[in-house]
Parts: sequence; structure tokens; C-alpha cells
Amino acid sequence: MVTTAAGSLATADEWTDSDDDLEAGPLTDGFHLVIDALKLNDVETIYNVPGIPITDLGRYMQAEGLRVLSFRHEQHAGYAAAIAGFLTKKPGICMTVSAPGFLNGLTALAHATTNCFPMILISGSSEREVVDLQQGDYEEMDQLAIAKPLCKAAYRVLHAEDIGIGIARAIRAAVSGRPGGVYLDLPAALLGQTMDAAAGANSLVKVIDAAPAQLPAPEAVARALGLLKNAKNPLIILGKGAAYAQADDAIRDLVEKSGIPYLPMSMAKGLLPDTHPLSAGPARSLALKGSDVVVMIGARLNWLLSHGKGKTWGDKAKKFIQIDIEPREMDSNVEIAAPLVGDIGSCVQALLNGMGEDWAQPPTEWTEAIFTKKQTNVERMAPKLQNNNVPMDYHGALGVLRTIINERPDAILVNEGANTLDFARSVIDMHKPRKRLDVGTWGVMGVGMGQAIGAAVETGLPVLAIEGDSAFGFCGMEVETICRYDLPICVVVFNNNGIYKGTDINPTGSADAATTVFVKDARYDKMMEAFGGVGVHATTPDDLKRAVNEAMHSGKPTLINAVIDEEAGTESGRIGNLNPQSIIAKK
Ligand code: ADP
Ligand code: TZD
Ligand code: MG
Repeated sequence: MVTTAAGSLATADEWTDSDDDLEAGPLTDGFHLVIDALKLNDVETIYNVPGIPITDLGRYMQAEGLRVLSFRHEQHAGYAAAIAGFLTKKPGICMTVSAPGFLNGLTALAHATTNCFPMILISGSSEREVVDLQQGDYEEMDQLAIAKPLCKAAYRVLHAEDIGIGIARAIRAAVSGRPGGVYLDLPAALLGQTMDAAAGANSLVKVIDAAPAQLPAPEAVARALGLLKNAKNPLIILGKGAAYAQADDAIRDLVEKSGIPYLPMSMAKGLLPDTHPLSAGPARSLALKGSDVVVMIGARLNWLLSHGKGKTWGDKAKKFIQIDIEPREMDSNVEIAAPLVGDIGSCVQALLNGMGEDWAQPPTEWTEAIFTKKQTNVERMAPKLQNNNVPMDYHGALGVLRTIINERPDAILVNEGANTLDFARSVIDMHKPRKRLDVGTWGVMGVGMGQAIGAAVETGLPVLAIEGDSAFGFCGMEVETICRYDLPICVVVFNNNGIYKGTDINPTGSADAATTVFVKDARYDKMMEAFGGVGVHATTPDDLKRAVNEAMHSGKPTLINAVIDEEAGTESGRIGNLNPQSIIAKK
């Protein structure tokens, strides 16, 4: 539906003073064409920070029934949009002002691209004529040029009649093939342009089949099955691409029918429940070292998997089967013996069809070795999770949160930090797909509040955000946003007075604090109270349990300052080996 300028918030004759134009028929304008194009393509929510030149666009969007959520900083609006893309398979939309607002949003757009999440960053921009001659416009910047290398595609619309096509291209680019971030530049002058309303309506484009199925070639399927059939120690690795694909039933069938143990990457946890008998999660090291044929499903052989080689993978010769929609992913780090290029749903289904009725399960020596190792590791962990130490250590606090997630498998878990991330990932079992959201491929700090807000808004489910005190500091002001929209989010800040540990000392003895420590005994709970939410100071596992249960039950915005022993963490969490000194020592 096109809203005519005559019947909308701003009248067309503010931009056209000729009576002839009005007589020619109702007009529409750039603002309303953008809104109509988004609505035609089922966009419902915009993650936004207002200002020139998009303040009115946000107002009109809200007036026209889109949900427009305003943040305190564009980066977090962007992280919310990115995670909306991951959760829904539709592009999350972030909207910002020009230059500085655009740059703030760009970090999230690059993050979305890196993680293969579909997202569109729409930024207003200043007058092209002034920008291109570098004459110093208000917030002047050649945004299109700057966005290009940092995203999957970047477009600018200059004429009102091209808005429909511009938005259609942005949507298709974000979700088709390997999903990613798309930049859409909307100059201020475009939004004010008017055109005939009927012609405007005709110019809109509804994107048909935005992410078409991509079937693997039959020979590629046969090649993969041939390899798998002869495997003695097969392993499946599920990545966040598999979670994104929403092919949950087919993936479960593949694992169960083949009887092959699987390892979930961090955000693929819960795709099958972590308690599944074929989960090799707690026996990760043995599974990687001992495997001979590895089936990668929507996971890349990047740093998170030690590039598919070296100590992590052991000496045993391996062959890789890789399912990915991006052909260039194949052979990126090691040889891929059987590339299966296509969408995960189609590829997994093709494997299932080809396996037939009498598929032989892997040798029991392999599955039993993994099972035994898993039992040992789980038993070793159990008592640590029940400790009542005060101040709490990571395991004592996480033991409590683990039980809470076991009891509430539908809740969404957001997690960032270093030790706070690594321990929570291994301690907390996930039970359903797409419930664990975290720092992703970059290991970026500051995604937490944006993800928590995006997840609560998109799903309506309660969210538990487990945040290192440093990680939380990158996005803490968004607690106001959480309170303003009254979202069911419980933030637990693991407060160990710093980054990794709170115990570093400035070696010069000067009054300046060491580089990794914060104000001691800070009360993050007061930040939530400042905006009308619930703040709790928790020093024991019992305090923590009571407060989180209460928050998950009430759905009230809550922040729990969980006091963690400042000695408990380790440098860089589990990736200390990536610090320069360790890299040099290895060489
Ligand atoms: P993880 O960090 O969990 O290992 P990655 O982000 O490294 O996961 O890998 C995700 C992979 O999934 C990417 O290579 C991406 O191209 C792929 N992918 C995303 N969606 C699909 C899909 N629908 N079908 C096939 N591959 C997909
Ligand atoms: N800046 C950004 C955007 N991302 C980063 N990953 C970092 C800086 C470096 N960094 C890490 O890799 S983890 C971390 C930083 C600053 C914070 C770890 O401290 P924490 O967690 O308080 O969040 P723990 O539990 O104290 O380890
Ligand atoms: Mg910390």
C-alpha cells in the first residue's frame, strides 16, 4: 500500500510548490517509498538511532506500523539487527545517521558479514554534490566507498523511483548464497523527493524466493558418501551455518541414522541437545585427534578449529567432507576431499537419501572410546560445579546458571567475556537450536546487550546474558534501552574486577592502575536500578540462584552483579596461545 503524501504526516506541497503537480494526482515521497518497500518485503522491526537526516523516517516508520527501537549507540542497534538476521533468516535492519552514526553501525555490519548473518545497514547521507567536491557538508563522508570493502554488497539510491529496486537488491544480497551484511546509502535529498503515487507503487519490488535452494550435484553426493562409508572414525562438526539454516530435523536424522558422533561449534550448541548420546562435546580433543573422516556442516576451518591442522588435530591422516553454500570456502585451509556445495537443508537431505536403509554404523570401538572419555570429563567437572566458594569462582557461579538453563530450555543464552565465555560455553548445556548467542567468529566484546535485545524482540522469549565485566562495559548503556522497552532480559555480570583477572599491578608502582584492571568492587547492579530495573548484588551461589530464578520468572529487566574471585581466571581465557609471546615461542 502506498501512503499518498496528501494523506500522510508531511504534505507533498512542502516540497512542490507548483499547483500543477497536485492536480496531476496524489504524490508520494522518498520516506514513504522506503517504508512501503520494507513492508512489502515483510520487514517488521528497525533497530535505530535517530538524527539528521533520518529522524523523520523513523517517525513515519513508527506511524506506519513498523516497530522502531531506538538504541543509545548504533553499534548495539547493529548487533541487534545482526542477531535478528541469524535468528530469523531475514535481514535484520539497522538505521543510522550519516558519518559518525554510520561508522558506529559499520562495526556491526562487518561483524554480520564475518559471521555470515544477513543484515542491512541503512544510513542517511549528506548531499552528493557537496560530498564529492569535499566542500564540508554536515557529517560529510563518502559512506558508500567506505562501506564497500567491509560488507558483502553496498548500494546507493539516488532517485525515488529506484527505491523499490534498491531495497530488493539489498534484501537479496543479504540472504542469498552465503548470507552477509549489506550497506544501503540513502541521501537526504532522496527522502524528500516526490513522485506520482501510482507510479511509486508500481516501482516497488517484492523479492520472490530470496534465498533459493541450492542443490548439490549428484556426483558430489556420491563422492561424499563413498568416503563416509569407508570411515572407521568418522566425526560430524556442526557450525553456526547449520544452526542458521533451520534444517534441524534433517541434521538430527543424519546424525542419528549415521550413528556418527558430532561436535557442535559454540553457536551450534543445542542444534541437537548437548545431552544427546552422540554428542562428543566433552570429548572434543579425542574426537578431533582420533577422527579419520570429518564432515563439516556450516562450519569453517578457521582459527576456531586450528585451521584443520596441527596439534589439535593430531597425527592421524584425515579426509574432509564439507557442506557449505560458498564454493570458495573449499580448500581454504586444507584439502577438502569431498566438497558438497549447496544449502545445508538440500545437502543433508541428499546424503540421507543416498544412505539407504542399511547404512552401517561406525565401529563401536570409536563411539565407545568417545563415550568413555565424555563420561570421565563430565564426572570430573561435576563436583566443581557444586562448590559454594565465596567469593564465587567461575564453576560455582556457572553450576547454578547451568541448572537454570536445564530447567528453562527455551530461554536464550547470550554470552561474552574471556573466562566468562570459555567456562560458560563448556559448562552450560543447550537443549534447543539457536538458543546460544555469543561473540562469534571475531571473538568480539560488546555484542551482549545488542544480542540480548535483538533476541528478546525477535522471539519474545526470556534472555539470560552472562557477561564478563569488561565485555559488559562495551555495551552497558543499553540497559536503559532494555528498561525503556521493558524486555525480559536478565544480565549477570561476572565481576572479577577486570579483564581475565582483577589482580594485575602496575609494574612501575605509579598510582595508575594496571592496564587490565577496573575499579574494585564496582556495583554494576546500580546501573540497572538507575533506569527502573531490578539490581541485585550476589556474592554466593545461593544469592545468584535466587536472583536469576526471580528474574526469569518475572521477566523484569534485571542486572545481577555476581562477585567472582579476582584470582580465578586465566590470561586470555582459553586462547592465551594466540598472544604474541606464545606465537613466537612456538615458531
Ligand atoms: P562456526 O563459527 O560455528 O564454525 P562459521 O561461521 O565459521 O561457523 O561457518 C558458517 C558457514 O556456514 C559459512 O561458511 C557459511 O557460508 C555457511 N552457511 C551459512 N548458511 C548456510 C546455508 N544455508 N547452507 C550452507 N552453508 C551455509
Ligand atoms: N575489544 C573488542 C571489541 N573485542 C575484544 N575481543 C577485545 C577488545 C579484547 N578482549 C578479549 O578478547 S576478551 C576481553 C577483551 C577486552 C575482556 C575479557 O574480560 P571480561 O571476562 O571481564 O569480559 P573475564 O571473565 O574477566 O575473563
Ligand atoms: Mg572480568
